[in-house]
Amino acid sequence: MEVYLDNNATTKLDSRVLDEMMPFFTEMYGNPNSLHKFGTVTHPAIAKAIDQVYTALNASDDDDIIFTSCATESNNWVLKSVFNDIIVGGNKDHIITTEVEHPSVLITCKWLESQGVKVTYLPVNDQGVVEPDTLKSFITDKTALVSVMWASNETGMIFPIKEIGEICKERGVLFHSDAVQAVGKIKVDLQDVHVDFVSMSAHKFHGPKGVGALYIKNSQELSPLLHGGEQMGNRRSGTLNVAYIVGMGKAIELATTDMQDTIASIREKRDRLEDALLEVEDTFVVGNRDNRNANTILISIRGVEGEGMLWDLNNSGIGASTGSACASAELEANSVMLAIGADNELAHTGIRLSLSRFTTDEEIDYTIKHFKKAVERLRAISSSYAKVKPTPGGEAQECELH
Ligand code: 7TS
Repeated sequence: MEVYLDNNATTKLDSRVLDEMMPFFTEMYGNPNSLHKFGTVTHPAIAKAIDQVYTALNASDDDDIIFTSCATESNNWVLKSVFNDIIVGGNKDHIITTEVEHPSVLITCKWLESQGVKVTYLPVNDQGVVEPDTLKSFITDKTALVSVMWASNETGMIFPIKEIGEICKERGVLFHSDAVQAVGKIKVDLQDVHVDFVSMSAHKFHGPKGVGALYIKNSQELSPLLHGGEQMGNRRSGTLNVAYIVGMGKAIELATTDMQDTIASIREKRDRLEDALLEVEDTFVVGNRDNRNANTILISIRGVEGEGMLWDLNNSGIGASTGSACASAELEANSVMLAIGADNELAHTGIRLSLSRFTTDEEIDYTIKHFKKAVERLRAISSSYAKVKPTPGGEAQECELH
């Protein structure tokens, strides 16, 4: 059996999305900027995709939604353009983000620091979320931007974006949120929440890889990251990737229609899996379920290195993650777990399991069985895990093996 439980890294393309995309590879392949009919025939499809994204996010007509190549681009765009537009030559020099952002925010902030920007990385509480009061104390009149993710890719924890948005509005500071792990998983209502810029990526909700978007409130100014042919109203140059844009539109529509039922079904499977895994002693799941994406479990298994666990799961046909796939080639402790306050040993034992609407009950049963087997095997050979061993003829006693 093969079980894919790494849906926070990417998801399978929904076949209904592929069906919508196909004609734009081979039949309607014209450049939308061309004036002949080969180009113009694509316009209604692009307009439909834009509508689908606006509807899914309840964006207003005054807002802009600009297609990009991915959320990494959207995040880079906001951070670098706020730097260029507001910080360079201005009297502000400060950006606030969190310790637990995706590398596309964190590494960009590190680069901005090398350009002289002061960056505050907000700590998170033991649930892995930023508390709005913490933010309040760091905003100064030098702060140009606050960038806080909507939900964590590692823990699935949902951040208090509405409260943070209110604080930013009150203090007159621009607010960006990386909503990659929120769109299609929880309600993202851009008229209910005050946020200036929102990043998203289609492949996290069963759309194609290589297409994302940036939402810009009230179509406000933000200088382009990519200059060139002036596509997308001169906000993002580059020939429109029509098939992928069409795919993103269809995928977001599918992900947000009847979302509550879909999410409830994912939650049921996730909870059953989580309950079963927590039966294994010395295991911990990060973050309470009520405030966590319904598809995500970040579980620590005392005495079991995450990489060893991945290996065993992979050998059983189960795809999981020790954290962000972008960084998982490095044998490092899970930085989000460290930020939450886990000790170094525990932070090496995190395994992320992330479900999707395609995850089945049979797959959950199979995963429970093989997860438990793997823990047993790996703990038996672990040099650090305290095992209870019976002494010959005597009572069981705890012996620490270091
Ligand atoms: N922001 C968040 C919160 C993400 O989870 C990811 C991808 C990105 C940005 C980047 O998206 P991209 O489409 O530009 O690549 N997150 C992960 C992950 O958790 N494991 O692999 C990729």
